[in-house]
Amino acid sequence: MAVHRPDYYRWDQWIFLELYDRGLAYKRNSAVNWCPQDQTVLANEQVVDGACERCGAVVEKRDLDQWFFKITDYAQRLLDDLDGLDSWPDRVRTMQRNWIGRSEGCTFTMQVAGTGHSFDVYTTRPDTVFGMTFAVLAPEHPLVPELIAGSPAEDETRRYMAAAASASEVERQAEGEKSGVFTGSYAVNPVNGREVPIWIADYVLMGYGTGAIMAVPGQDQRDWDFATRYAIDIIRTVEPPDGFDGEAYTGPGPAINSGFLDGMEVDEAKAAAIAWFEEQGVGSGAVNFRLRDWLISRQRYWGCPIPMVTCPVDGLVPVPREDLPVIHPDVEDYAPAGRSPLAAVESFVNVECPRCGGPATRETDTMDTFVDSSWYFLRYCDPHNDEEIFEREKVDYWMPVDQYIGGVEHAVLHLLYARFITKFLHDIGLVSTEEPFSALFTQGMLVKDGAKMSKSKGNVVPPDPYYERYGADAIRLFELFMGPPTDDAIWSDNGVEGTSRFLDRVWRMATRAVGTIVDRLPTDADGEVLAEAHRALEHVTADIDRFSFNTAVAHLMTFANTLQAALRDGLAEETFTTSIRMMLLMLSPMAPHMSHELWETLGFGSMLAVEPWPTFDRELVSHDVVTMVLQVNGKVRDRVEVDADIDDAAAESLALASEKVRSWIDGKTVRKVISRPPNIVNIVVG
Ligand code: ANZ
Repeated sequence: MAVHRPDYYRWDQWIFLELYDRGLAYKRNSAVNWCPQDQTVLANEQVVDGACERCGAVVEKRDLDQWFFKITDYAQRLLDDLDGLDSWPDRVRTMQRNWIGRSEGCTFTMQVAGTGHSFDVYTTRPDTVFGMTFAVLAPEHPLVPELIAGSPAEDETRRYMAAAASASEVERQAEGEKSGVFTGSYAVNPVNGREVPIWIADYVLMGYGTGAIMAVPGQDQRDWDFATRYAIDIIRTVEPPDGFDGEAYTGPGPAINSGFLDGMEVDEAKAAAIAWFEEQGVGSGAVNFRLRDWLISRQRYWGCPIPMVTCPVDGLVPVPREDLPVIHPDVEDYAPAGRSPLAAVESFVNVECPRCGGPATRETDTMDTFVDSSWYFLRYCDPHNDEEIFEREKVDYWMPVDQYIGGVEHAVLHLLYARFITKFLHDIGLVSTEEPFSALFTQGMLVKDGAKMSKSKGNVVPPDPYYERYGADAIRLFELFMGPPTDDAIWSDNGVEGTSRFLDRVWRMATRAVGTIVDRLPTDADGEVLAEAHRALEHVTADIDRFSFNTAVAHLMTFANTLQAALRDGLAEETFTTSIRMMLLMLSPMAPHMSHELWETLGFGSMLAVEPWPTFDRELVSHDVVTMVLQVNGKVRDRVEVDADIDDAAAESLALASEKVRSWIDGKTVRKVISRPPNIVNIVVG
């Protein structure tokens, strides 16, 4: 299906306006992540270890007016509903949980001594409040200018604030030495009236909690580092175990030096402290999320224009629905320029205000492309609808997606945004489901020379020489065989040889270039070969269903061995034909070219692709099943059900394919495999 830009623009913009009408799309000035390479802002999710997720450039901070979607309104639901996604990998659910980052604690107010000022702090450890020996404000905290005005520290503080503003969050929160400046003011600890110095330090971020903290060096390592650097008192408020000689102690234990909390365990003391704050009217229990609103403005030419107009009289005015889509004009120069290239196109920028008809200007930023990808699957259910985004009956018929496949790198990007937009569209009555993807499969990445294969790293292996030398089937089969597709796989240049040899073997057998085929009635030995064919089919069917392609290939290889051995002794024509037929059917999704070619030349039919998948004969496959133990260096790591007559090679490949076993051997060298089928396989690694 061709994607018509105006079509998806129209509905992207429509969703934007639906969000805007409900206060869920808004524009604000804030310190945002700036990619100097692409000359555009990025959402927090697009910053990985301080660098741009797309191009790897180190991200800077800039103060800009930008558009956000209020995904934080959905934080709790996005978190809660992860529990129901039990066909998603745990890893992805954990990544989303951590990204949403719910934390329970409390907020309380502190007075600035001798002034009318006060500020709120957020803490997850209210039980440690008696151990507060200083307080810290983020450099961007709105109280800072007032506190330092006229103080001897004013100049130094301003320099410090400027430096903090250009540092990234990652730099600011890095372990190690912390820096700060003393404001000259003191805050009053509400529990004991003690006055503690107020510092400004960049390890406290304005975007989290209240942008201000009570610092408890006895229990928090960051505060400890800071206190030791600036010779600030340290008071322990949780008794560390005997012999503890570390720095901040974050473990369990009874409260000490803590007035009415003394003797209580951490949880009890937390509750008691919160109750006290509430009684005194200075604070209350609070929940915080790490999740930030989704910054959707981009300064790129390519992208869907944000359908808003700014009027000197009416302020921000949405483009009327009937005027959608807003399409960007063709431009000569769409190179990144620090602002949207559309801003230079006067005919685009200057418009009439949709409300008062006076002169107004268009928004020239475009939307993050993740906006499109967070609802396209809904539109696929009704792609030609000109009247509305999609018909409810149609989306309800198809949605949710039964099986979604994608890379784990989207865990907190696409997969989070798509969940949010689906929930929003559910809330405004457009779709019944609240979750877009029932089951998720995340494939691993190919790794070469220690780095993930990618265009930007320049370490991609071009497949062309392999097509020339081994053919597309061999390389495809090798990729399936490399390991469980959920795991990263290390590329090896000569791995294709193995699967190529396997295909050659199948070719030689199928074309009768090897073995003896006799014109006789099937014997017991023939019956056994047939049973093996059905057993292979049973395994391959189950393996394909659960995306275990590497074991599917292993079972085909085992069956090829059986067939080859039987052909050496002579096989009845009928058994041979049935076996090859089944082999080709099983091989067809994995090595389609060769199997189609053989299918046709052997006269089985003209199109293998339209043949139904075969069903195995339960009677034939019935066999004794035993439990085989898989060990790594003599320790039991997994157990698998196997046929009682499994051979060495099959036992070994099953052992090497076990996910549990792999987690013990990955990155190590396999020195020896001791195979004692059907009871035990022991893998020796060093
Ligand atoms: C005092 C304290 C004592 C803290 C202690 C921790 C341990 P999570 O769990 O991530 O929510 N904090 C609060 N706001 C902050 C900000 N804007 N920038 C940097 N740090 C901030 O972390 C909450 C804890 O991180 C809070 O609890 C606060 O330090 C700090 F033994 O308060 B705590």
